[in-house]
Formats: sequence, structure tokens, C-alpha cells
Amino acid sequence: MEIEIIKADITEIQVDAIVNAANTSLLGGGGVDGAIHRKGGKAILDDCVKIRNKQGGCKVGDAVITTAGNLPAKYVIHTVGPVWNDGKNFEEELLKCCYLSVLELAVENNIKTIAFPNISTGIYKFPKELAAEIAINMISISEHREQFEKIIFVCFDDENFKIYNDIIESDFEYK
Ligand code: AR6
Repeated sequence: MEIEIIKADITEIQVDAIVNAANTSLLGGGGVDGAIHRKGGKAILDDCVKIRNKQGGCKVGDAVITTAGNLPAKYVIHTVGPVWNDGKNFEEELLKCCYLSVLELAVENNIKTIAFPNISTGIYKFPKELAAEIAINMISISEHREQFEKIIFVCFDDENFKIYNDIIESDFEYK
């Protein structure tokens, strides 16, 4: 499996699935969530509403899958990251759960290429370095890692792009 780090708009990436940093309502919002719904069109929201009607949204740390509508990807996997409070409210564990839930859904749907945004590091204020370490670590230790062809970490801001590259280039020890 190949890991790639790029600076880009995730709505433009052609992969089997892009990941959305959603909220528990699944009805869209700002940040990457807003961009995905805006560019992907109504088909994504329609699928989200169906999921809401069935299971009442998505819990923090969980993930759901929908069409990608008009986007170049095939699917959107929506996960809900934790809001960073003080780090004592299971924020790290919940962010780890996001990556686990996305990878589980990806395996179930035979997805081989995935693009992740930097979940929780925008509006939800999770510290960027810690979030990047968790993201890279969760992919690296995943029992499913050999089932994927490529995982792309799509950074939107320079700071995250540098943080991810620094971690990958360092002797990062997977924990
Ligand atoms: N492509 C890739 N990354 C992006 C894009 C984009 N088009 N736009 C923003 N980012 P955020 P969160 C980056 O705030 O912190 C929404 O309102 C951004 O720079 O989108 O998990 C939801 O509905 C940051 O690094 O998500 C929730 O209510 C990363 O995406 C809430 O925000 C995540 O930032 C979720 O907050």
C-alpha cells in the first residue's frame, strides 16, 4: 500500500472514496463538509437523509457511506471527528475510532483507494500534530492495510502539509 501526502482540494480527487469530516446531523456544514456537499450536489444529501431516517445521524467516531454525486470519486465516507475540548474527553480515542470506522467501511465496500482530509483539525480545533500522528499511525497499523492500493492524506493548509511530511520523513515509530 502506498501512502501519499498532497496539498489539494479533496473534492477534486479521483479515488474510490473521499472521506468527509462531517457532523452528527449528516446534513452538511462548513469546511470540507460544506465543499463536498456544494460540489457533490443533492444526491449526497439525499443519501445522508436516508441514513438519518434509518439510524438518526452518525455518532462521533462512526462512519457512513454515500454516493459521491457529481464528484470524481465513487463514494463519500462521512465520519464525525471529536471536538477538541481539553484532551480529557476521549478526543484521541474518538479520532482513532474515525479512522478505524472509515477503513472498516472501505473494506466492506471493496474500496482500494481513499483520500482523507485532516479530520477535526479545522472547526473542531484538534491539535494538528497530534491529529496527524493519529492519522498516519492508524493507517500504518491497520490490519486491513494490505487490502488498499493507495491512501492519500489531503492537506488543505500549509501547516498540515508540513506536519504530515515531517512525520513521514522522520523516523516515526508506529505505536
Ligand atoms: N479539501 C480538503 N481539505 C479541506 C477542504 C477541502 N475542500 N476544506 C477544508 N479542509 P473542517 P472539522 C480542511 O473544519 O474540524 C463542518 O462544519 C481544513 O483545512 O472542515 O472536522 C462539519 O459540518 C481542515 O484541515 O472539519 C462539522 O460541523 C480539515 O479540512 C465541523 O465542520 C478539517 O476541517 C467539522 O470540523
